[in-house]
Amino acid sequence: MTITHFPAAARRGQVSIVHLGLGAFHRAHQAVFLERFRQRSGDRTWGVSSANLRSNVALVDALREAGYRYHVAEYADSDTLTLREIGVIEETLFSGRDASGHWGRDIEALLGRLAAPETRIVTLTVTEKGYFLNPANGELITEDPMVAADIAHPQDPRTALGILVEALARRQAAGRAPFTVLCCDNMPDNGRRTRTAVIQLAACRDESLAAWIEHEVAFPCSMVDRIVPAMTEADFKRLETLGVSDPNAVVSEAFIQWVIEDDFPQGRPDWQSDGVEMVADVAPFETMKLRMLNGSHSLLAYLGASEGVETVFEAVSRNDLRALLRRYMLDEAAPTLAMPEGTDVVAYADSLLERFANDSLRHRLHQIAMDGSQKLPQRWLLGALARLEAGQSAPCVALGLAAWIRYTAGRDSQGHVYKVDDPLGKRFAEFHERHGQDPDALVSAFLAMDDVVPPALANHSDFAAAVLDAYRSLTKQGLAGALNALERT
Ligand code: NAI
Ligand code: CS2
Repeated sequence: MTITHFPAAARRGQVSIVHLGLGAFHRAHQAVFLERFRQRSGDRTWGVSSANLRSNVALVDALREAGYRYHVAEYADSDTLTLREIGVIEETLFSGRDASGHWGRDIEALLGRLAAPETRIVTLTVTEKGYFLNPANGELITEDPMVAADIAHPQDPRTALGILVEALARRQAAGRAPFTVLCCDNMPDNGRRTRTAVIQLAACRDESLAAWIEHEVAFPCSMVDRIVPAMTEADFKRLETLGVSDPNAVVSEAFIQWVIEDDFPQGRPDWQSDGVEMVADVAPFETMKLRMLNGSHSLLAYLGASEGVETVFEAVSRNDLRALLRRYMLDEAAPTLAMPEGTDVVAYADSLLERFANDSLRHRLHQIAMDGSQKLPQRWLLGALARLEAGQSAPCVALGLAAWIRYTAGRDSQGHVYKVDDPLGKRFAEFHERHGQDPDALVSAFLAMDDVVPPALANHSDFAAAVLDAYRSLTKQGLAGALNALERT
């Protein structure tokens, strides 16, 4: 194996970025771009304070113990590895619930960081559900208990949105300029959605604060891309054989992309010299990535996991699933995109299939299947709706929806039980309990969820019939039968 090693820059820096959501992706994406920036420019002013708000206090503490250094193992293929040591995280914090049930261990330190004059950018990867938005229309769910608690006790915030609002209130009160909020989650119009949510929450507390945020705070949209699966024991063992014994390491593919709207009134690192694309409008790139890459991932997840297929690599090694992805991407997703001239969507589809076939990544389908209610509108449903409105059909999405409905039963075709991890999981369980023996009623109940499925899509009788047919094929004839039926459409 060819291994290229990049050690971290030796000297520590100064915090001017606060990150919310210290997970795998942050460590292998935003932190990598900042490390590249620091190594190239020698500028140490863009260090990061990275916080977890809800889960994974263990990582917060482990990174602290490791002097905030860790490795990213970037596999181009099974023979080519770049090992990058990262040193741009200067501090880690935890503001969630601790083992004894208490909230907010480091909340004051986090709010202090956010309110500090040096803090100029706040990045977020708190997953789609961390914004508490109605997935279908992007409105804040004020009745969610976590949001309601932040409305009732705004100075003791627990959600990412509540923390942003309290920090901005402190900055406004101190006469300080705000920070720029840069959402790095896989949501459509992610900056604008975050902006709506923050302003709506601020308005529950103080209209003048909401107005200040509306006028003063920039929320650029960004498209982020790098496949960073959750670590497995096998990943850690493999790294150990390569001489890296690091409990905080993450594994990723070599590919990395970040397209950002260039709207940073308080300044930003010179990211573009390290490969970040700074553009005026990120929407076409974001839509292409969400519908083609993430839409394909979700198809594999629900069709594959219910058949006992474990990883993306295993799924795309099957000719039938590979063919399905090509058909979905080229016939159903690509025609819904409005890309700048010169964009080669066929080459993009091929490059995605190649990335999915990286046999050094164990990207579990159950991980991708998580939080489907939050992901499917932007990945499948808006594209399918556009097709139906243009008088076309969307049979791959219909099959995908049928597979999702089946997946949410929590039992695969061999009878193995698994956890359905979704904020709407309880509602799904009730549907299966009530309508499990009646496919027609079950599919109708899922399609009628107007906080997930746009009503115009659900009420399209041909589309609804296609979902029901696909559901029947999947449950009676299995994946092969359903794919055969799809081929005939
Ligand atoms: P992860 O499971 O390693 O980390 C999830 C992070 O979100 C943790 O910091 C967790 O504490 C936080 N979180 C979860 N629910 C939350 C809530 N309700 N409020 C506040 N924080 C919450 O996952 P990973 O891989 O870091 O992915 C996170 C997000 O990054 C994804 O949902 C996606 O939007 C984005 N992303 C991930 C990619 C990947 O390949 N892993 C690639 C592109 C984007
Ligand atoms: C995946 C994404 O977990 C999922 O739902 O589809 O995290 C995917 O790996 C990334 O968006 C790739 O950039």
